[in-house]
Amino acid sequence: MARIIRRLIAAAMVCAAPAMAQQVAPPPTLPLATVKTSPLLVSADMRDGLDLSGPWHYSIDPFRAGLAGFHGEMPGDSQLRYLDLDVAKAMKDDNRAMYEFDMARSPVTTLPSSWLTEAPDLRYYQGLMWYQRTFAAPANHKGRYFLRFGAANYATFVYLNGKAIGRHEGGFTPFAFEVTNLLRDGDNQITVGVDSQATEATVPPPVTDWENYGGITRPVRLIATPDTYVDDAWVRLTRDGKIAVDAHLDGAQAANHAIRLKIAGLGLDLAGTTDAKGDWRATVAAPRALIRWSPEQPKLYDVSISSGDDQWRDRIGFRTIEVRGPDVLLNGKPLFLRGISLHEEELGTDPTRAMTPAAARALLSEIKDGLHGNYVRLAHYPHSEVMTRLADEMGIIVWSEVPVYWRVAWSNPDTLATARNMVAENIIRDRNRASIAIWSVANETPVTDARNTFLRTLVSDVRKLDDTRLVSAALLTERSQGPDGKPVIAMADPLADALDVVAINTYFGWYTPDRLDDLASFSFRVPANKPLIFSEFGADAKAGFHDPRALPEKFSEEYQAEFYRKTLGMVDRIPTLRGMSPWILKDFRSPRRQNPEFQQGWNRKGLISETGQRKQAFAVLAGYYEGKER
Ligand code: GCB
Repeated sequence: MARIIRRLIAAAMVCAAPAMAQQVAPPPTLPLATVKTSPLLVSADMRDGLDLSGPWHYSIDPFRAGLAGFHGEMPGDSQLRYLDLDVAKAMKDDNRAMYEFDMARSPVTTLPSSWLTEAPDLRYYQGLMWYQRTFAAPANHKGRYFLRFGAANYATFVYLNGKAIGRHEGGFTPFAFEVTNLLRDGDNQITVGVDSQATEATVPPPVTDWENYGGITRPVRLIATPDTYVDDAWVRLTRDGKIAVDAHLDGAQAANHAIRLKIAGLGLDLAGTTDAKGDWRATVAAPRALIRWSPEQPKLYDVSISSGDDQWRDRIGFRTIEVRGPDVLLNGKPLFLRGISLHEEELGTDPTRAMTPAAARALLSEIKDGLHGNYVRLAHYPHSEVMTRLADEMGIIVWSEVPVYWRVAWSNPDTLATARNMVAENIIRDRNRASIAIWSVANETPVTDARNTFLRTLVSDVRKLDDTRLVSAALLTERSQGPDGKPVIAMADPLADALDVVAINTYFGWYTPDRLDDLASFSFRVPANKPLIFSEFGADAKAGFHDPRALPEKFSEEYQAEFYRKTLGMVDRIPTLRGMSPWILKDFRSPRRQNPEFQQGWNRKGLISETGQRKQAFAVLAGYYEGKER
């Protein structure tokens, strides 16, 4: 499997990382070539490292002058933000010198965060931002060092001590660059350019329904490993009851090397030897004592893989997830997914998409304890690993997706390469998370041949990367009239054949003029032999806005509550319904929502407001889930 992953990534790669020691002219404009190479550094968040969170200088570069000169050539020194020198001193010392930046004297922000919330004049800035800080290399450093980014949105250019070390495209998945040979004793200077500008070729494209938080939104860490280390590891329970391990060593001693898996809580100790490529694959019958992970008992085990001087660590839950006809089976037992959707945005009046453990817990607790939920749709892109780890710990099943959203450039091979890379980076990061049950490849994408080919490629990649989970996509429906004049909603999407779980988004009575009372007369034509999930339905309400009339107006809490009552009544009659993730837990920022009375730049479909105030509909869904729980 480890080999398949590397081959997949290589296929998705459209250019090689810039050579470490030479300055390489970056492409002047987006879209950027996708760069994803080894290292994978799976479970990097469990490794020791130097956290570079905290103060960084920042400087905007709306014309991308730091990336290209005025004719598209390599920029001159006067614009190279990553130069390793004291700009003010250099100009004082030599009156021929001239620099149009001075990162060390530029304003300071705190990372991780988005620049949108740093200053009022950055609120709508989409483009290139430069960040810089210095850090002290660990004393007597030995072994290997990697700069690992949890995520930076969207395209990232990284330089260390004046040298380009790599680029990455994609705003929601991790990436790392080896810097062993560039690290120096004492102070090191790191400069990062982050370009948030979406184009027709990016994933997602420019038109979405959420805030495009530009910046370094997840931690950057300098991670230390021995010369040969466990770069990739996947430990799981297979559907036939075995514990399987795939591991890959990287380094001079990777081939034919002793390696050992230990799960102390199970008394499991499995020794083996890597092959010529540094891969090790083994399976063993699951010990009798194994407690299977579930929402009711989210048991996690300390797992380690050691080889030579390295010890890879993770905390892993073991469970199986599969479908049988229209049923979803967790550990062989049918399950109803009592869920809600969630954007990666913390509670508060001015979120910046910095998902701390406390921020994640506040949101997931509303689902688990408040709504009686067991499931979350992490929309519309891979969320922070803080969130997926907490879902493991709290016992919340996860739908994880990539931002293949609405109108993507289906025929553009670069766009497909980018999407494939995102799928791979997301799955490789999170394959050890028991909570993740479903990988979704798209949301509300219009059916065309080009789109079908694109999405089928992603589905096939998912299956090659992970054969232990379910594949889905949030699809659109078609509406017609039955012979009795009543609405018939059909899922006619040819992609359904390729999916394990079919999922649909509907908004009858919100975006359509239907009376809520009429929802009871809707009927659905969906595949009879597959589980159906309502991946979305919802209505806006401004918390605290009430309309006591019999037919309350839209945006009132009463309308939203009634929308939930009537929609739940409608969907509950569908025989293959096995779960739902209504839209959405919390009001979230969206520039397309500008009703001045009710929205003010927020999508108000939350069951709680941005500050956590529960709306009436919250209790409606909680009551429905409580009934399903029994
Ligand atoms: C949808 C989209 C979601 C939007 C939501 C809405 O269908 O999938 O991203 O935010 O509707 O509020 O309209």
